[in-house]
Amino acid sequence: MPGDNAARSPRTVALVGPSGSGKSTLFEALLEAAGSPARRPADPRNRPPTTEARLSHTSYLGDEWAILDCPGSVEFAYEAAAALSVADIAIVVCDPAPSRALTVAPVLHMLAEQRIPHLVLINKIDTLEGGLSETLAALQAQARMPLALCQVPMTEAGRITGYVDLVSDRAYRYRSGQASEMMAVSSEMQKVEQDALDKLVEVLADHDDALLEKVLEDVKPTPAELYADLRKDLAAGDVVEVLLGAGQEMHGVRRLWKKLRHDTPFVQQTAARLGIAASGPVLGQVFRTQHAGHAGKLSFARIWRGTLQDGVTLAGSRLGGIQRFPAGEAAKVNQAQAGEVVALGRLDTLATGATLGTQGGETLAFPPPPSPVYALAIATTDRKDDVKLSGAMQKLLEEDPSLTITHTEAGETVLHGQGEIHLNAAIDRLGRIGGLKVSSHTPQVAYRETIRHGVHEHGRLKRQTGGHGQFADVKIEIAPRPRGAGFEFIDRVVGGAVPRNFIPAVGEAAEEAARKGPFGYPVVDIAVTLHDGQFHSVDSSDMAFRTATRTAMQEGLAKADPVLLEPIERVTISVPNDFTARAQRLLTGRRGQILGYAERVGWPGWDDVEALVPAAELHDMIIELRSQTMGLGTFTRRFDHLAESRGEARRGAA
Ligand SMILES: Nc1nc2c(ncn2[C@@H]2O[C@H](COP(=O)(O)OP(=O)(O)OP(=O)(O)O)[C@@H](O)[C@H]2O)c(=O)[nH]1
Ligand SMILES: [Mg+2]
Repeated sequence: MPGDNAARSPRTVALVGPSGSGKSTLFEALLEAAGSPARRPADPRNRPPTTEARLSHTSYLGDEWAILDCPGSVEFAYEAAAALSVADIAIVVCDPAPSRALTVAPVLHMLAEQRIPHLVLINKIDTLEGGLSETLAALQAQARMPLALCQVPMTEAGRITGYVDLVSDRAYRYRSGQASEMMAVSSEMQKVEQDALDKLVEVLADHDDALLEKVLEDVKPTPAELYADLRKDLAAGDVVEVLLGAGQEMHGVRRLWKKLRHDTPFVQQTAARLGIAASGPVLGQVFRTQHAGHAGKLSFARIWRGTLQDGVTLAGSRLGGIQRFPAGEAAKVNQAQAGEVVALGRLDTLATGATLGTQGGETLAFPPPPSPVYALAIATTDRKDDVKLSGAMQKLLEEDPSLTITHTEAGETVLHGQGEIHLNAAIDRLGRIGGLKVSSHTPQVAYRETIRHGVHEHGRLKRQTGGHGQFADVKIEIAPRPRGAGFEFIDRVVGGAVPRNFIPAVGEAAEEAARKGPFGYPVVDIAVTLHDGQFHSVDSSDMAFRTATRTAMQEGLAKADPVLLEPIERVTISVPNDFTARAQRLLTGRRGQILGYAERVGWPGWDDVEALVPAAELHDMIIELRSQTMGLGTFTRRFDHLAESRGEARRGAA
């Protein structure tokens, strides 16, 4: 039973929600209210966006807590997903403006999908204009689960002055920077309160037959019954409770703490939700990795079961130090018990997502990284640093699995990720890890070329250098093949015009010459037929036949009506349906051919728009898409086919 002393294990709460909704401010407010204030930025009103999940430990009324302040930016959404995978509860912090409700959709969707217990905090309540009903309706439109408002705001002369807590039937007046003051519910608030309470009971009764019976019989449920219901629904993810607050003013922060204390599942319940057996050897999971300079590698992990002792061997690495972060500052400990979130030192063989166990055998699931939407080619400014760069890249990928690296045929190293800010932060970090200067540029598009007409070409090498000369003569035909058919070499030589032993050299040289056509790109879908030639019994060699073939290819390709082929990708853009028309316009503006659109599966109110778009147009598409869709639009892409380019792409080929 969670009430047992032994079972009151440390719990973890993650603060999530759209960027700028006040999570970091609330994080600090929660710590302050718990009596362990963390360091604050010099100017809290001008705080930079969070880009890495921030961890702090604290205790509140005798219970131990780890709080994770997650980034709100879509570009760092994977950090939040990773933190959520180890949380007992999530607080979705959102803005009171109804127009911002759409931005809460992705996180609400993920929480509902993964059945992570969560509640919504309508934050910055000090900025609320008018009533709350519009905000609630707008939020409900984005939520798959019913929302249950548990507090109603009190206003005086159009300003929010406090709230009425529905279940406890108490009113509180906000006092800036302090605990709210309890007061009687005024007579004019009583009607508002009763209506809101009826609505709350109605929502709860949908998931509780006993409660429904009482409602039908007009029996008033007791506060204890309602609390029990809210707690059950939270754990099951059936109903999402909505609270009010303003982190910056300390409004509603203590009320939130009490809610967390009473209703947050303990590690045993969370482990059960994740399918982890209750008994067995120590088990944990790494959800974040950090390479902290001289401190070495830190693996942030949640302990799901048992007690982890410093110095044990995990996956072949000897654990070198356990740290907690009371009030945000690192402190060494010797062990970590079930429920704790700690940073583990020197686990060189373990990456983000890894299951921690002394015996192995169990593997815990971890969120898959999102597909990349933006890429930059990177290079060291000093070639000598290339070895260091690859070492640093390995560490970077370990820290952030939402980054990937590819090497292109053009010799570029390309970093793929979630957007401009994400990649620039990664490139910065790369420089810091490796102590080197890294530059970046737009990656090249993988253009191809082909020919539209067949040609006959004659290549001849005749050179007399001193005594012994060089001689080779080839007659080839270069002909187009169907798209996707590739390169083919055909030998049609009769009567030994070119002796057998030289023919492979001709084939190889033809294929080699096709790697760089008249526009500078690989030539695809051609057939090269060798049908005649001449040789000299002394002066001919493989080398001579190669040279003659190369000459014939270069001259022949240029005459064969060459054409640039550009890669066309199949793109699916996902947007709230308010933005569907805009997404279509954006695609056609980028030479896209719209294939159609349909409702996004499992995402009520969202559409998927499908189109064929030239790869050259995709490099910065995410930037425009986000700027036109409140940051919500995303897309996936995959290579579809090569198409003859009509001028526009030729600029890129110059
Ligand atoms: N009026 C008001 N402003 C607030 C409140 N809480 C935060 N803010 C302001 O909102 C802005 C963003 O606050 P943050 O705490 O950085 O928001 P965040 O959710 O952590 O942002 P990201 O890390 O970028 O996702 C800051 O300018 C804060 O001063 C509040 O309760 N009331
Ligand atoms: Mg923040």
